[in-house]
Amino acid sequence: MADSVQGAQILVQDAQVHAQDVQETPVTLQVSPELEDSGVQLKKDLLQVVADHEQATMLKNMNELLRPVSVTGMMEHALVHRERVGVQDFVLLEDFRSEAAFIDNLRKRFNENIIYTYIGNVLISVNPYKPLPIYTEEKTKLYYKKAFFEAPPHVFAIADNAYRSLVYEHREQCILISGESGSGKTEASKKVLEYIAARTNHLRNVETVKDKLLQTNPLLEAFGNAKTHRNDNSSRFGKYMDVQFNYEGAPEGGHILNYLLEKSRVVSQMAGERNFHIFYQLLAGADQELMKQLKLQGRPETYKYTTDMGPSTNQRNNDAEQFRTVQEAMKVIEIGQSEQMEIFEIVASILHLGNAKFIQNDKGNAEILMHDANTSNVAELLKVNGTKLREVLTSRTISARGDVVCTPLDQEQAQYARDALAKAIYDKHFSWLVSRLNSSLEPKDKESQSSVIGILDIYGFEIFPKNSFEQFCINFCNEKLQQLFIQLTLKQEQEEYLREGIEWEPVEYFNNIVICDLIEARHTGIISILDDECLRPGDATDLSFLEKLTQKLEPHPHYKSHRRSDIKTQKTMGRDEFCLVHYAGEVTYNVNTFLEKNNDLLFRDIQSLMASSKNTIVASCFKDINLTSKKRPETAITQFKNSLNELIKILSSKEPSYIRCIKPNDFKGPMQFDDKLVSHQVKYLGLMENLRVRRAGFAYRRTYEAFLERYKCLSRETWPHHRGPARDGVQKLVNVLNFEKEDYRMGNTKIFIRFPKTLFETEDAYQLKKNDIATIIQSRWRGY
Ligand code: AD9
Ligand code: MG
Repeated sequence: MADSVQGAQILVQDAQVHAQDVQETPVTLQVSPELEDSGVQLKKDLLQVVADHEQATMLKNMNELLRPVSVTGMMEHALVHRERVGVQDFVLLEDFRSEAAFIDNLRKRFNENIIYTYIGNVLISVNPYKPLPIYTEEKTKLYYKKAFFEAPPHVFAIADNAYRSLVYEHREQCILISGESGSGKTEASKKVLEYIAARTNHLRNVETVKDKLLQTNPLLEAFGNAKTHRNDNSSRFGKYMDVQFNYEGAPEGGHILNYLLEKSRVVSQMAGERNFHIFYQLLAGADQELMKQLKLQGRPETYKYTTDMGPSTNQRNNDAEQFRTVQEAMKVIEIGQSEQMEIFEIVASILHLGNAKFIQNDKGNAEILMHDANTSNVAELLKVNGTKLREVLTSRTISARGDVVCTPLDQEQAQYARDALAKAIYDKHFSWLVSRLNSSLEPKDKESQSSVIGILDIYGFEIFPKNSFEQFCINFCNEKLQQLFIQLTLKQEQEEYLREGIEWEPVEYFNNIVICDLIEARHTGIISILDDECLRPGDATDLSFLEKLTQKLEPHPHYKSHRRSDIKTQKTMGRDEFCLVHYAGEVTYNVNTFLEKNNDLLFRDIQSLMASSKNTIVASCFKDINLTSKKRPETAITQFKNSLNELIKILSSKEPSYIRCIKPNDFKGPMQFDDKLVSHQVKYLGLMENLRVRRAGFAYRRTYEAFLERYKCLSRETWPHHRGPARDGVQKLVNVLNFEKEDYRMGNTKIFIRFPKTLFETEDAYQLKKNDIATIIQSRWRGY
């Protein structure tokens, strides 16, 4: 052991100390007089260095930042280091109001492969688009039981912090991950889950539960993700997952809530994009026997719903491999052979349904030939009557005042009915799958009182060249989450000040509640106007909806109509568009199909036929729909609004952590940092505002114990030991360091520092002193 620490050096890097092994020790010995007689403590420090040695060697290999420097050069190194890799917490930026400085800091770090940075306790993550060695087992262990500042910013630090607060302080947690498509939300959420799984390795009987929790990902991704222009593995649904823990901190179950699957993708995709992965995976990965049972022929191009991408061989191999992963995952989740078969029958039936062709008879009505193989296959796979199926796809029965009238559909209507059925089956089946996962994830011991960490991976704000109903829903969701963010971060700040007995200093910020109200207020909000229009009998159209919007909302500062005499707006808006000034920027929506998508109608005949299916999953998906009720089912947006409000309620009851993800470029490629693109995201994630709020009060805070432990060497009165309460020790330190009265506050358990400059000066003094200590350690060691 002695050998291994010879010449041990202490290298200061940001707010961490790493011991590093150097073989040769040409060190100038310079021992400060006040440290001469602190032999006892130094021995302890030395032992600590020895204990840390293993970790240090690992760090040396792993940490690309660590560069050997001479002891005398360490101070300089620390400064150069800060200049090169930026600050690890944005609150330490001198120029915290400047977006340019903010982006500069992000870019510096990104170029050094450092993708994580904090704003206080919010983690900013920039997608590296390449594998980095930062999720290894050793790295994972580095974060066990560590306070935020003790290790570099990392998603593991967020996960560990949440886990510790849950287990030791019994506060329920949620981790909210946001960012635009392709920014790394889903990857981050997986890392959180993997960290929690690794962190609980020592606990007994948790392997099965952890396996199941982890395996929900490949399954949900197969059915809910797709290749888009922005992301090859884009989640097309929102997901909130609770991981449930027992009193010991062992994971014992989970529960998933899913939001708004993009079901329109089932029937059509933009050029260059794909349908949900599972269709291709099944076609590429199913063995001959399964293909035969499902009546499928190998290639996606054969099917109308999957024609768009002729996949490369590479892609096909990958799809085939993923199919095996899906089958494995199903096994772990305990989805048995017959259930698996039913699921694949549903997927295959949708492919066949897409190929159903209608011919026009001499009366101009749609017809399907008796022997049409596509509909026969659908009927066989879904186990419904084939003739009936052809009937419900080409006609519609309406009961009016007791009479049942059968109206034939024209070709366009029939195609609409066919696509509506495909979307409904897929969408309902996806929700069924989520509830199936939930029953498998349910804790074995139903009586036990579990506490949870929730993880939210939900679509980020979307501004496309053309924005429709889906973007309206997604952006509404983002407004709600931003509102929650404002409430919770400010509340958290305020509560901390209160807890610590420090006077709260009010902060100015933009409260987006005004936009939430514009969208969801009862009777007067956009949702209410849309629903009214959907329910209005007669001649309601997308345009009449737009007209109502404009009539009722025109003067609102966050609503802009195409009629508004704002020249700039008129230029960019069509007659079928309206614009909302969201917190993240202006978005123009096209009202085309708003009514249809919101009504989300499926003809009753089709529903009742599906409810009669002998495929138990299909039957259960459709049988809950009350076919006899006179009451209209809730519209799509109202259902979404209600489930969002439920979600907000759940999240509000928990302590939040935030991960804000940023996409560095539009090419899905590594080492490219597009300032403009990043700046846009910094704006709409509200990061500058977040930083301003954080900096408005006291930028930096630490518990007295942690502060004293780190800086005690800066005063004779506290080095090597301070006897008595840590608060008194810190007060002594602060006096010695000549902190200005306005620059800090002493709370009940923490010191609060207003400006980063104060902290930097303290840190620099510490580094100087640490040099001395390092030399002492070395000289003493030789003496023993
Ligand atoms: V979407 O809104 O679902 O379309 P996400 O979820 O934000 O989107 P995702 O996590 O899927 O994005 O990340 C996109 C791709 O970026 C991944 O498939 C990886 O190839 C890549 N990525 C993301 N995060 C990391 C990372 N931490 N390390 C390496 C990453 N690659
Ligand atoms: Mg995703």
